[in-house]
Amino acid sequence: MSTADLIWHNGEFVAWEDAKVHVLTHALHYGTSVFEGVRCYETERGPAVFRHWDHLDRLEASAKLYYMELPFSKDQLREATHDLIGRNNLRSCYIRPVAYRGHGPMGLDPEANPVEVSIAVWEWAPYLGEEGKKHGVRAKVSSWRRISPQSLVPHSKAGGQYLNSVLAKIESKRGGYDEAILLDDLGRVCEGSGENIFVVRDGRIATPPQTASILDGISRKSIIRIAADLGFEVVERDVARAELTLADEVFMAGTAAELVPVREIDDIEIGPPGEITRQIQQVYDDALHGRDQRYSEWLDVVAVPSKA
Ligand code: PPE
Repeated sequence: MSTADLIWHNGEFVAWEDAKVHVLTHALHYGTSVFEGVRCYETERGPAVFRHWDHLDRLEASAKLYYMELPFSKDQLREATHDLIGRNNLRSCYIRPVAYRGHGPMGLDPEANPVEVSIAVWEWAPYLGEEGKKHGVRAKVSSWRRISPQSLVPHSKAGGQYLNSVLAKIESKRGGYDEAILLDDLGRVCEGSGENIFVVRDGRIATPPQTASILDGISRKSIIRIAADLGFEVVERDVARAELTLADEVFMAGTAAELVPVREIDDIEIGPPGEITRQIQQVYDDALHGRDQRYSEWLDVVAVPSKA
């Protein structure tokens, strides 16, 4: 990851090194934050934010689920993001808006703590590496179960909830794998530590439904549409653990990771990236970079990059 010059912090542009919070920030102690991971790609029409409105909608939804009201409108956040990309002179970048309960009373009742919002941007290579995107990654089913809707809110992209992903990620890395796959309490497949998952068998694609304990991924939605446009049948249904290793192809997708083939799960070979994965990956990459007109409405072109 590389740094940028400026960060947007509660309505103001501040230098990267000055974007600080108080040590008694509520979110630092209790995980009371919600965030987004968004990407901006260089396209022929200029830098363009992929599915910007969908990410802003999800940020607002994540906040609502934790009783937080964002002090900025989605229009304001969108404009701030465009401005930030322009002022940092970036052509492509990762975008991390975060809204959090700030410094105020300590204790578990957060309602008197202000909701603060920051947006950071930086250049970030695909999370599991270009190599991973090309040749596939090795994954392991985690001993940690994905957070349950009985205790938390899988649909919210909330900071504290990511302790679940962090445990799974550390376990998989220390075990020598690239990524973890989490099951739910009943052993059904949910998702990766930061990506949704798809299995392909006999030409049909399955992915856990939105009602499973998954994050309702925006890459996931895009891939479902692209796969359908390519003529593949995509079914949103429960997926059993054994289906992972019996699949012809498995791939994961998320904003940071993009579309990543999985070549091995639990030390069982699935194989090099398959034909269906390849086809979808190609069209998805074209959509991200504005090379496929069918998906041009997904791109929010950054109007006038300026340093003003
Ligand atoms: N599940 C989880 C748990 C998740 O964190 C992500 C995104 C997804 C699915 C895919 O969602 P979407 O990006 O809308 O397609 N994870 C973000 C944070 C990753 C990180 O390392 O930080 C991301 O990809 O930006």
